[in-house]
Amino acid sequence: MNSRREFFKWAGVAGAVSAAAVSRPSLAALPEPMTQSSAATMPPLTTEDKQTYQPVVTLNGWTLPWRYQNGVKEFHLVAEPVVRELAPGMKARLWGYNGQSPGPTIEVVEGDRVRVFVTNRLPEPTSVHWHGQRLPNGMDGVSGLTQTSIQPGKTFVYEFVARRPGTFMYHPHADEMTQMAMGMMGMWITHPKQAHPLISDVQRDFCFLMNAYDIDPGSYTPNIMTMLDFNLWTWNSRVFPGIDSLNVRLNDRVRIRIGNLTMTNHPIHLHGHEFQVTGTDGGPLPLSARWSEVTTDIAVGQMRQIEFVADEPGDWAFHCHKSHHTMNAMGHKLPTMIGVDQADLVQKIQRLIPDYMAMGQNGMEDMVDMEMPMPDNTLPMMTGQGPFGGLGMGGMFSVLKVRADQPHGDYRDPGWYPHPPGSVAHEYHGELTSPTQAPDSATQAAAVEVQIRKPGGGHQGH
Ligand SMILES: [Cu+2]
Repeated sequence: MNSRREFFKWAGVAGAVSAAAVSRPSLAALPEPMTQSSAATMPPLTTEDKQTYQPVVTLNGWTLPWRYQNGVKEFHLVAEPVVRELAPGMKARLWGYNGQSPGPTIEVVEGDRVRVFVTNRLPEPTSVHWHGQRLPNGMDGVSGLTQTSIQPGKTFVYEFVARRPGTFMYHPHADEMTQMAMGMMGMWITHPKQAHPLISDVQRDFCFLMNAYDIDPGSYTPNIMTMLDFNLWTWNSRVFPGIDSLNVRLNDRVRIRIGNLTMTNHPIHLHGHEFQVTGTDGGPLPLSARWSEVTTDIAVGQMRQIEFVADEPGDWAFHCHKSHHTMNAMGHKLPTMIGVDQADLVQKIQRLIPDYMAMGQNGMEDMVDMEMPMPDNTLPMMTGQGPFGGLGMGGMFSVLKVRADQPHGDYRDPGWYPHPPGSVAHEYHGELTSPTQAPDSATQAAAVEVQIRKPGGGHQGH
């Protein structure tokens, strides 16, 4: 393993961490903890040495730099309270690691010996469980079972060899209900050491975790007692339109690694392309176990790795298919008002409450453009502007942007897709004809009945 000092850089955009900031503390006993407060997607973390792998890009997140210490890759995670912008207009007080929830992605190579220092700056004990890893039992991070928990102010050391390549997660195994409801989690990627028959080379490799919060409108801290009725369905603690788009070059092979640490399953759906699930927490799938899908369900505590060739240019929706999960904070206890004439009612109520507006008479699409007075620190339920108007989406929704002119390795947002002339659905302006009535079932049954023949007999009309 390379023993010389490593330097890091984030290529492609401003805001890169200076190499000196990383290398300076290399003589100290502990790697200096690095923090990141921006919710922007950071470009891949690359090293000056020839990298044998395509580094991942964490959606609205970043990869934690490490240092080499006598052939061991050393990381320093700091569990601490953080403020996370869920989308412009709403911030949440969460718990996370190194300035963010989720914490930074840890990215290593199969066979690496990894040492992770974990400092607890939370007001209660914690631990870190390395979900999916092969490791010595005592490094598994289960408070009370495999270790004493990390008390506030203390630092623990975990050390093991990243034995198998794949997509993993980390999260506390101490007061999980509170700590995961508060956003404590992160991803771990182990790249294969050499060419692997079941792991493809890709040009883009994205990852994110799905999480969920219950934050009352106007407040900042999640309700940790909520078991199922969350009101913010997030990817890496972001909701649309705060989730960055996944920007790729036409014909790139794209891998997206998704983990689910919410309390329900999420059928993840991609438009315009078919993908294959190429791996789970258990590792790469045999070729014989793969088939094409446009939606794959990801259960609680699972990882799924999907892959496809991005060969259709455009702005393709990419989202959870549970329609309530592509919305932001809302009251679920509203009655269905579709078809109810509220005209009279509105006048009467407005005598008492001048600002009252009727809602839902023709469905909930009104919500897209409705400018209701809202409490501070609350997002509209359905929002986001596209090139053709309001999208009416929130929550677990993003866009895969496929462009022929996206430079290799460039993750910047190319803007909206310039559709070729004549390729957009549009209003029909020709002549309208009345629909022809299809025969109803009674007519069809009669038509069939008069044709019944019985053996030896003639027509048997009824
Ligand atoms: Cu969902």
